[in-house]
Amino acid sequence: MNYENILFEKKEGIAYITINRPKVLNALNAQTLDELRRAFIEIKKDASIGAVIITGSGEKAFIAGADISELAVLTSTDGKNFAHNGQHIFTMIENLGKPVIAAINGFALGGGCELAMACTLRIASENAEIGQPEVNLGIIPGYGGTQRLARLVGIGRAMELVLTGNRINANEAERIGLVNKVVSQSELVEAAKAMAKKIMSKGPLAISYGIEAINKGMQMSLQEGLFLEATLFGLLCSTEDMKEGTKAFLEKRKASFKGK
Ligand code: CO8
Repeated sequence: MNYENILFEKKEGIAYITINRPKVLNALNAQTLDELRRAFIEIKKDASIGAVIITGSGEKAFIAGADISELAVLTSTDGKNFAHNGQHIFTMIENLGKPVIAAINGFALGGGCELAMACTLRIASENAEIGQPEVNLGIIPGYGGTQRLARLVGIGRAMELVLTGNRINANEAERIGLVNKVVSQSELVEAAKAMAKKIMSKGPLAISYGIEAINKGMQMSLQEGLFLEATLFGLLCSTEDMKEGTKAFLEKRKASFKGK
């Protein structure tokens, strides 16, 4: 498939997506979002891909937000449609059924922070600056920021970030749980790859159901979430991977999972 604004390659079972518009700090325009949508549909269907790493081109930015030149001319109906479209793509990333790791290599602002939050895990380089600066433009986040930020870091911190538009550095983002880990920029992709490989060495169905239980459970009451967990747990008990995983432990050997 042809892409102009993203780079897409597959190595050792990992799909690497790089947003490639460095002249505008990898800002997300409509075409880039559409390319992301197509790439993630391709990844979902490709059983040989076990994880995804998404990053930005260059050393300055992961994604500096939605492309403000496109935003500036939106009508109210266009704005609603744009927001819905982006939300739909980010929700597809969130529910891909495979881990998606954001390797945040610099500015992750507005839509960039929102995309990172839709990923399963986030690793930031030391130079990363993260925030939701939309209020500076007279708008609010529209790609899920008001919702995912509050769920990830709590309502108080989400209010502060969304209402002040402040950017926080990588260490502060780690402290409040917005990113999982901070590493140097030169180590970033390797750290994301190591995390992806570790997850890929586990039972793929367990990984997929674990993501589903946590993501769906966050939208439910505790009792409903516990019911979902028990149901998915029960389903996993019927898999070959569960038989293999428990047998391998008892036989003191490494399990060989097949995703069945
Ligand atoms: N959109 C378009 N162009 C951008 C963007 C952007 N988000 N960010 C940077 N650029 C461009 C600049 O205009 C500049 O272009 P040029 O060289 O032609 O002047 C180039 O990238 C380099 O940027 P700077 O010269 O500004 O670089 P600095 O290092 O001085 O500053 C910053 C870097 C701090 C990141 C600064 O560029 C900045 O503040 N950018 C805007 C950040 C922002 O406000 N992001 C949020 C956008 S709104 C959003 O994401 C809403 C998402 C939901 C939308 C839902 C419906 C559509």
